[in-house]
Amino acid sequence: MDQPTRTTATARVYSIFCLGHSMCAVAVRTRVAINEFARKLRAFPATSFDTTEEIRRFLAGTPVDEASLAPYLTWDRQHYTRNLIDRTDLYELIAICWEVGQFSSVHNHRDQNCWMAAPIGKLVVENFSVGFQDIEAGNCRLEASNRVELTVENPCAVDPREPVHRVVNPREFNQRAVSLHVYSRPFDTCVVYSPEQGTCGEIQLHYNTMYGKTVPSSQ
Ligand code: 2CO
Ligand code: FE2
Repeated sequence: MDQPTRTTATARVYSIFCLGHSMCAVAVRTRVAINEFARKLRAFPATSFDTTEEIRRFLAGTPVDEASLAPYLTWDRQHYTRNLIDRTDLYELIAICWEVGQFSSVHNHRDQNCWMAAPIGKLVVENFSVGFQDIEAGNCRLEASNRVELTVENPCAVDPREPVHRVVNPREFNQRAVSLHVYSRPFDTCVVYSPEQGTCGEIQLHYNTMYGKTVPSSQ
């Protein structure tokens, strides 16, 4: 009998599908190095980034190996870090590092598509519906809608019809987390919202590292 291919436990993602009382199937997905993930992402035509399902399925079927992310992991007690892995005219691929308890502001993505997975730890995406916004005047009315858990097996695409959200690494999870983000097309500003105060405004986004090297202005 053929020997099964040897891989470490952490190099695999297990999904268990229960088909009935006595039938359970286990699908094993071997994790891929981030370079391989980036190479495969580059092979998609521009049209694949126009809608959300194809790239979401790619993220679900291509879980990234934790160890391969090491060059892109930086940590800051004050704020999550944004670490550029790859960038084309079409998209940017970023690793975001979340200390325990860190969270983003409520924000949009400038009408760009976004896909996220969490190859390390897990996160919560909280979506908001916008009742009203006047970005020039800085006023808005937002309501919390649904929450989604983000893991390596459960990547998500931001819904273009409800694109305002925040990402949280809840204190009770008690572990650091790293998420991978694909934004198409790249954007370097976004609108942040305060649902409590009904205010909003534009901010600039920065990378802490680019291609594994510290960005001096981010320190
Ligand atoms: N969009 C935020 C950023 O790029 C991270 S929260 O998840 O989308 O900084
Ligand atoms: Fe976001």
